[in-house]
Amino acid sequence: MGILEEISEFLQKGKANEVKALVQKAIDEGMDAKTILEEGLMAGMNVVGIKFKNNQVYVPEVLIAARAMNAGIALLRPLLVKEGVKAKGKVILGTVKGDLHDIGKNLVKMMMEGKGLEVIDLGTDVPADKFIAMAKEHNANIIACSALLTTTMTEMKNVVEKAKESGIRDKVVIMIGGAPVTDNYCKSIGADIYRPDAATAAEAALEVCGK
Ligand code: B1M
Repeated sequence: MGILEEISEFLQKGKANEVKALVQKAIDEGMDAKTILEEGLMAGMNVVGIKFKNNQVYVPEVLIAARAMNAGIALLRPLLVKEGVKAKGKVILGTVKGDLHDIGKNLVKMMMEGKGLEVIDLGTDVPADKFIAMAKEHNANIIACSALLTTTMTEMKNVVEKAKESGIRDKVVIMIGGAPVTDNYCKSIGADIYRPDAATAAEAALEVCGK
């Protein structure tokens, strides 16, 4: 079994210490951080997701796997985030109201920071009003919303509406993403950009801030 497969296997079992040790070993062997993330950690979390869906594992197992994933990500973080010299733009980022999933959001944050953007992370369960207030306060270029539940993605529409109401709609780009979100949904609520993954979200954000 290769090291990436081992990382995936231990992540699925929720073995944070083993995941940490293997991620460190992979780094020491010179393996690319992005490969470790995508083909080790994320591959393992995908399997957990399928099992969760099929009721083969339950919330506690998923939480333990998520903890193992975060342990691995913590080691990769400095490698994925280049040392930001001067921020190229400001992003207000959060997981929308009612939604506690933050692994994808944290990846988006890392990737954006890796592009030299300043990311103000509002955490999870963030109401539309808070996104708007913070965007105003920080004069942000982008509001970036993540949602993992079909029941919470509707809060993204509120973000668009509140941005209009508060008069900042033409000053801020609204970017959305997360597993249930699609480009069609993005268009239907009048948001500006949908991206399917953290890497392309960061690229799009950089492009916005470069303009
Ligand atoms: Co949750 N959960 N969960 N869960 N959970 C899902 C999302 C689900 C698909 C599982 C399933 O049924 N197959 C399902 C949603 C169904 C739906 O609505 N369609 C689900 C459910 C139902 C629930 C609960 C309701 C379960 C319950 O209690 N009955 C509950 C809700 C709690 C709440 O939020 N209020 C719940 C709870 C949890 C845990 C707490 C146990 C845990 C979260 C831990 C945490 O985040 N700290 C958890 C987890 C881990 C998952 C799965 C297994 C994995 C999610 C994840 O982290 N993936 C997930 C199944 C799955 O997706 N395979 C599932 C890895 C992560 C890297 O991917 O977040 O998609 P993701 O991010 C991607 C892209 O989406 C994108 O970039 C990332 C990759 O590069 N992206 C963006 C994300 N945000 C972006 C923003 C952008 C651009 C791209 O621009 C701004």
